[in-house]
Amino acid sequence: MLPDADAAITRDGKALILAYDHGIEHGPVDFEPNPETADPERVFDLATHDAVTALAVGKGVAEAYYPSYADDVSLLAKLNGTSNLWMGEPDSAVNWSVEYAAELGADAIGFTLYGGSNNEVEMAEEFRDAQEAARDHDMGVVMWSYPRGQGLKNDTDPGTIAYAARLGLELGADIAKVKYPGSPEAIGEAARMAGPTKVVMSGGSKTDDRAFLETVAGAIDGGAKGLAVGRNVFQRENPKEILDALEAVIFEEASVDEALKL
Ligand code: FBP
Repeated sequence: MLPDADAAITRDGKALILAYDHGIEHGPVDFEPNPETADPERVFDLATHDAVTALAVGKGVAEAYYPSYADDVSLLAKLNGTSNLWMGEPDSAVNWSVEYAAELGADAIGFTLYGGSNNEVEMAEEFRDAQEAARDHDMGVVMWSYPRGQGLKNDTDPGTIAYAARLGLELGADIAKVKYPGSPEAIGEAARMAGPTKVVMSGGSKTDDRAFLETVAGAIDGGAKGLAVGRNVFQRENPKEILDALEAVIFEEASVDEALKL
């Protein structure tokens, strides 16, 4: 990692990344709870909220919508992604180049690494190329560090998540996005393993407001530097409300009770 390489996608050293690559990774089913979110413009509008430090999208969505939002949204170019229709060992196709992402105005790149997959070696080599090209363009690097594959029994085990976070540091990510390992202590250990690489918690499937905010607040207390979230924001009936609350908890040291009153 490079100090300050992620400055364009953080606020006071912390990140709230709005992830919207679900149309690739999960497909239309993720838009069903809030059907209007199938329209990327709705989510770009959400990304203009002060709480959001970057919006992660795939190439086609960035091409079509980012030019209208370039002044108000920091673009995190999610370079690789594979549909849920893929039934093989975990892998992710590199769908756009760092050069093209830079041309579109991206501030950072995002890249999934499935450590433990039979495709880990190839994915790590692809990450190397993307990470070094990102440095040439002064772009931050975010790794979706998701160990999974035939040999892995539990992808949220604290030891596995600490290893995932460490891979972020070892391979040169500025931010490592990891699944929540179940406790503030466990994500704290992951953050310790990642050293200067910031660890952010992945949002996961939608839960209720209090449960979600308490998990996020605990993760921040434990040592996480923020959140990268999709469904827990855009699947809500009122996504702006949860962004207000997340802003208070992540950037303003508010308690969950205070945040819920906003
Ligand atoms: P959520 O907050 O909705 O979990 O999104 C985070 C994310 O990493 C997305 O960027 C991605 O589309 C999705 O989760 C992938 O989830 P999984 O690989 O576990 O199905």
